Amino acid sequence: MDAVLNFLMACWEYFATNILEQPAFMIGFIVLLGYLLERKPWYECVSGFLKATVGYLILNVGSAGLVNSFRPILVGLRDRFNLSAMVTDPYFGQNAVTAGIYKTFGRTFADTMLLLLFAYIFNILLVRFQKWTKLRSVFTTGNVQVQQAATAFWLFLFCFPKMREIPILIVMSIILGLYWAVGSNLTVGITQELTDGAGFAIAHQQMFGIFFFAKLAEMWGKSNKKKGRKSGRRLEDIELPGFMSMFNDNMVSTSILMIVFFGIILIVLGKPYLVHAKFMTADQSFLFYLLTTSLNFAVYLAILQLGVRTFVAELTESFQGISDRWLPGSVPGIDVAATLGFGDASNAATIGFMFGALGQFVMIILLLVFHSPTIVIAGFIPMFFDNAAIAVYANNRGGVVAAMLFPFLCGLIQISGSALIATWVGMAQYGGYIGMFDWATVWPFFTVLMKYMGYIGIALVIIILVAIPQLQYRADPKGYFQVVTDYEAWKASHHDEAEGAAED
Ligand code: ASC
Repeated sequence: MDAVLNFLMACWEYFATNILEQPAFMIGFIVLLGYLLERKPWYECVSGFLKATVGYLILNVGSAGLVNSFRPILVGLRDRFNLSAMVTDPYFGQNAVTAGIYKTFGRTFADTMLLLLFAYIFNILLVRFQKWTKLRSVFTTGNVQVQQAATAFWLFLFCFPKMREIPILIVMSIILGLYWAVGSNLTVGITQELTDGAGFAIAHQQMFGIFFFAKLAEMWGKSNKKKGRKSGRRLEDIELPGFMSMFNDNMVSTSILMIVFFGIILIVLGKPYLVHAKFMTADQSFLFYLLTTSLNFAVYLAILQLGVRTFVAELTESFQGISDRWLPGSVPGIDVAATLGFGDASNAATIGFMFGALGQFVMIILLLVFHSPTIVIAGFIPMFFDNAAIAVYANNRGGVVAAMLFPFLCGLIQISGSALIATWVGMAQYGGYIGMFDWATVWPFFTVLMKYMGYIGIALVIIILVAIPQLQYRADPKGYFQVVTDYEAWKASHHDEAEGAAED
């Protein structure tokens, strides 16, 4: 018996580390499987696998390029001013769990892998039994699932330090699996509209945030339209006159905005620090270092978009094979970075990033002013990916002002929510917290319910999560599955919505 279990565990670990945690291969194999199920000739299956995997790897190059170039700069602020501060960043959060979980709860990081397995299976089952659950999306972004499993593990242990291993594992798997399914399901309709039926949903760390702000933007857009205001226009509909017309070009506007943004941060850090911390050498020109760094932002964004364009078409076509046979009416949930490759998204993304940063900095200053026990250093990943994506959806549904305002609000919330929860549950002292929107809002809310209400809290969290897709379904029983299974027909019958509230 033990031998069988060990063998199964070894298989799972192989799958988890080589495929699940490498979404490029996960997506590649999904495409391969889809094409096989559609009985395509073998050479088309192979091409599909390669294009999807290569496309996703290109997306990774873009997103890792952004993260690796800009994370150290922001973290530099901590060293430069000698702050003992917690960094809001999923990888810093993961490290904090690894560093503290044994000392705090007597558990090891490896335990979180089991949670990942059960929650993942539960997510698939929830979609399989869609007739009752009304859930339409399966998580495929394993890299963020690891971070979430680790953080959730900590939060649950904090709420139920005395619960035995098996019961707590069951509770955690149900709630985390539900969060994955319900969260990504929330993004199905709005993502179909954004991408004109590309056939995917978001499986990341701000799914509730995206839905919430997209709906707010929609209301905002509708009310602007009624009043005939121009502030409801989308970025892509605005033609700037005179010299401002240079901002009409994505690459130019991104570059200029980033020169200003990183220019300020790099000047604050100062050349002596940058040399000391080995960002640049003493004989290098500060001006050209600043230019190269800032322009690299536009470079990585362009790479990221190329990656999205490469794999999305394959994924759309092949997932049909899987949904026809096994998971009808469902879509894959993928990395939020994929939304940045659509239409005129990069201007919206850049603006969202800047306003999100502004919100984060304002809240950090407030923490300093009010002598918060936990000071936060803004991490790049929450600052960029959450706010860029929220701006892309907000621009699509509510126009340009929504794309500025909502990321700003999001920035305020990300920092205050993270500081509160990480201080309370004791993660702050290990230097990091995941920091993404849902983990600064939805999960702290769950944690409060469970900590203070015990089993009733668990029941409430489950009831809330189960109810959300039911309410979504009730709001539009006819269109709910059609938006996935036949987007064109859905669009024809929901013309107003598909056009977006932002249209003039
Ligand atoms: C995350 C995380 C990353 C990035 C990436 C964005 O939350 O862990 O590596 O965002 O998924 O493309």
